[in-house]
Amino acid sequence: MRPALRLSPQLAHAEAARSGARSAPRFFPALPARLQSMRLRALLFGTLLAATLVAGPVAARDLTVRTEAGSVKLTEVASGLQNPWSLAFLPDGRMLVTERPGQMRIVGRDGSVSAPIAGVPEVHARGQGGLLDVAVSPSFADDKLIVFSYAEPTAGGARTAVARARLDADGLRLEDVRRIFAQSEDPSGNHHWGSRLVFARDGTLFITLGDRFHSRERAQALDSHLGKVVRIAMDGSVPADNPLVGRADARPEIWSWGHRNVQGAALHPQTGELWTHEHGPQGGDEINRTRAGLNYGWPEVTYGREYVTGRKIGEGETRAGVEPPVLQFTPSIAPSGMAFYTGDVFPQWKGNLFVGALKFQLVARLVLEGDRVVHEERLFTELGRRIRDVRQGPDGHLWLLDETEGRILRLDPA
Ligand SMILES: [Ca+2]
Repeated sequence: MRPALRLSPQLAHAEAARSGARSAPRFFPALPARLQSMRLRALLFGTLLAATLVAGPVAARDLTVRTEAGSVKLTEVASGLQNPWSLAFLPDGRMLVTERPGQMRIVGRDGSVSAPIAGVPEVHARGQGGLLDVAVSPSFADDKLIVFSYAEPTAGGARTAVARARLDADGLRLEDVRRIFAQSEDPSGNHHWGSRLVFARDGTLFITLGDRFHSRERAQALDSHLGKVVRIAMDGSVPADNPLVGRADARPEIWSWGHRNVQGAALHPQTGELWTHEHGPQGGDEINRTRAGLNYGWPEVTYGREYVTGRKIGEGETRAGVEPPVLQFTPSIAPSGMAFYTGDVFPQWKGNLFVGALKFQLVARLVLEGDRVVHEERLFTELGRRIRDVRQGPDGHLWLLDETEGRILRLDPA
């Protein structure tokens, strides 16, 4: 294997700015976050900053925006979170939320934020790493099982790992914590961990795994977990029908390969297929139907270009045997979080795919016809905040994680 490339400070900065952990808003950098937020809204609504301050923070925390489906209100349900990364609904409507520095909390239906849940393993909270995704088992009502992903510290560096645990929601404890997956390599560097978790309809678990940035050529190596989507059972075993099972040269957990950094994944509500999106480098963010045994190209086939130099990467934008994306974004929006909308609260949005964006600070609403995207609307650019996660709640509302300000937002018809 070639030695891993070291990331220059300039490149590291470019990458961190795109998809990383920055929590400060870009606007008015001399002001504290809350004042920045108020000032932005003051500008948006054509009111004075002083008037907003007098009006008090509560009213100013909500925002009504126009969309093609009419006016929509963004309601702040909870705040005070530190780099929130993932939101998962419990059957009773409460939410599990992860904070990248290493805390998991429960947020009540009234927005109350709990103390940290005990029992979360130590995480490597550096760069884009830390405590990442969380998902609730389809059989949670019976077994109280959850799964979560994190950057696991190792002697040599860190790697993406996934654990399962039983949640004592009232005791705020994780019990019987068992690691069920760890990436095959633990390269240095703090970028591109993946790692969304999605349960397939058969109860197996999809895990998306980044290329760890310095090791991108390993995304094409079938003896490596870098740059892959894998599929395992809840006990960590390999399902017998995984596509590479029985091949001596391949890791049997692999479902698909040639991925760069997948931070959004969801099951298509009709077909049950896994859809994902991934960060391109400079250009070439992708949305993919992520099917068994297929190569998604990175870093040999991509629409993206190198940071700083702008040089082409790999051999081109398409190649026989490489699955093309459903949609690619150039320039990159830096996608994170993804949900198909199936609720009744916004009937015009039924069947649409929603994708959060960090760098472009928006939510992309994608209208699908079969596997094709036939229309895109860019929502909530007025908000100007990094959207880390997009989820549909059991109440049929869409919910957002505002990473910049550490808030949970609910979308309501206005
Ligand atoms: Ca691709």
